[in-house]
Amino acid sequence: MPITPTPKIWMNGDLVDWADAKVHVLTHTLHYGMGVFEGIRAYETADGPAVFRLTEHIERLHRSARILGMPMPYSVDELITATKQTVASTGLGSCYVRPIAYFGYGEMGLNTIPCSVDVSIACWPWGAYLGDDAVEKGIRLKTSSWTRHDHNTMPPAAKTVGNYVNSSLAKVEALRAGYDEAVMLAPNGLVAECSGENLFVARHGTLLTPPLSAGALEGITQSTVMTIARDLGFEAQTDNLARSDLYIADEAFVVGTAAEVSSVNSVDDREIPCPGPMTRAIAETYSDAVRGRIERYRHWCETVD
Ligand code: PPE
Repeated sequence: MPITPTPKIWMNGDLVDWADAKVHVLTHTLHYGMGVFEGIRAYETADGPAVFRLTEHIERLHRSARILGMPMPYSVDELITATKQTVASTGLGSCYVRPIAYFGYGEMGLNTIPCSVDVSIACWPWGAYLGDDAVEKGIRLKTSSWTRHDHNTMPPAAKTVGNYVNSSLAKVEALRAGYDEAVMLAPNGLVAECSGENLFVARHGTLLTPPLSAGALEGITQSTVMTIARDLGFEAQTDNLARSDLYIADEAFVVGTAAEVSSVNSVDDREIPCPGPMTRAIAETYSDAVRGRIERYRHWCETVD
């Protein structure tokens, strides 16, 4: 999706002009993929722009860095302040926010110990990730021929730059085959997640989503949806899913910061009722929650001023 520039990008402590937010071609992470990033959304609320679950996202960024053994030069609090400053500088009510920490210019070779760590935060307007009608119409999933990383290959719990080679291979394969998104299976054959979302199915009135141990990212939307689902009176739990569990789901949907809550209408051409009643209720509640319209979830909306 094309990027629409905004005025400023935060780089290592300063807000610089969008056009000046550049890195050298010998930036370490560009060559070796050892970087960590986040995807966050800010939404317009009655109290002005608010970043949804900002603290949790920045904490996960720090956890991802710990997994890579990357020393983070800014604390969680500093990055929260920096993110709010960057969002405010755009003048936008809602936007997508992309913090990234990467090994910088000055060292080459696989040893990251001597490398400097640079951090930047960019924001831009980003619309519906899986199409405007992804709740009502639903998306078509295809099981990928690409296997998700196992924990001893590329740690799936860390949101690392390099992990997304696997995701992009799967996404492009699915799109070229005429589907909207790829289902990734772990090396043991169980369902992990999609290329950029966690996956939920409903069976016999219970919502199930694969756990971190199955190779899924510990999704913040996943956790939000579990809370919303239980508050709506639905049962929701993490559990292992086999590919066939997807085929016989009563409902299925994918969740992520970018994708929000999007219904699934088929997996490998097996149709799934869409949108199911649980999916619709959760999508509507999520949409209100991120915009600060539900009192009990208002603490998730971290205002920018
Ligand atoms: N799994 C993967 C592999 C993933 O990339 C995401 C987010 C999720 C699960 C859901 O995580 P969370 O956002 O915390 O609920 N994917 C981000 C990147 C998308 C992109 O194209 O870039 C996102 O949704 O922002």
